[in-house]
Amino acid sequence: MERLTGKTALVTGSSRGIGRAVAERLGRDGALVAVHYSTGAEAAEEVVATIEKDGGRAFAVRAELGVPGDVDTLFDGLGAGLEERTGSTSLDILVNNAGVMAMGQPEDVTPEMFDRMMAVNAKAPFFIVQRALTVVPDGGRIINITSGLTRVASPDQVMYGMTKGALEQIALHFSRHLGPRRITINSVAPGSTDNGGELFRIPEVREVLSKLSTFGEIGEPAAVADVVAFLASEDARWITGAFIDASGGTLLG
Ligand code: NAP
Ligand code: 2V4
Repeated sequence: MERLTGKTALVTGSSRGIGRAVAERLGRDGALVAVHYSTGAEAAEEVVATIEKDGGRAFAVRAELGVPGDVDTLFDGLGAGLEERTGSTSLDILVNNAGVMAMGQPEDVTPEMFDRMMAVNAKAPFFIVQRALTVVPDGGRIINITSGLTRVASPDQVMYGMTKGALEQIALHFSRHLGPRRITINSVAPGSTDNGGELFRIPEVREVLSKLSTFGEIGEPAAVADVVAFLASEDARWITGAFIDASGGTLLG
């Protein structure tokens, strides 16, 4: 029996990139996975099909995050999908992965850009956790995907780093709140990770980014997913409120 058999999981932003790898890994571990997406309906259905092909169970849920009513939309879809398949809305594992990234001169950041990024990367996860706590049972798992950029200086990503710094506060403070329920909550911080985007097809960019890790390679989503799968498992029951560096040694200095 796989280690997550009988468990349910929601992975936000799992139509592509790191979220996709996490959804596929949790699916292989036996969880019923809700594959959340915003614009990538076809991509999300592909992820569902991949999980099913590997013998797992999954369904897609659409919700744009960072807009009014986002959490209601997400949990309406999640609840309906879970109820249909399990007869309950119980959610064992929540992975807050969906996020937006941007690079640019600090001088060019506008209040609108700032509000939007904060809304998707920090505000939405807070209210997702708040709502999830009505359906996560004792012993549940919450994992937030942050970034090594809360630990290394990158002036072009100051706004992004601020949103991830805010996100990291969720695990710290909620870990005390949730201890009595044996729910663990942790932050996982990848370094530069090849999410399949345009940037990672440019050889010069690849050369620079690969030198950041002590292993001399750009991160792969599957390597981050393996760390998330560990935190989601029973083996990680004694880890909570932690910041887990999953950057391949990018933060060593
Ligand atoms: P990605 O490939 O750009 O995928 C982003 C995912 O988030 C997609 O599934 C997208 O859904 C969803 N999403 C984005 N904005 C959304 C919104 N407003 N509402 C709902 N869903 C939204 O991302 P990634 O590179 O895998 O990154 C995943 C997470 O890891 C992010 O939190 C990112 O900050 C973090 N991270 C990434 C790196 C990196 O180098 N890639 C490094 C450290 C940390 P649709 O496509 O369906 O719209
Ligand atoms: O440089 C990163 C980095 C990056 C990028 O590679 C560009 C991308 C994919 O557009 C957005 C991005 C998000 C990140 O969270 C990081 C990151 O965490 C990182 C980078 C370089 C050095 C250390 C890091 O932790």
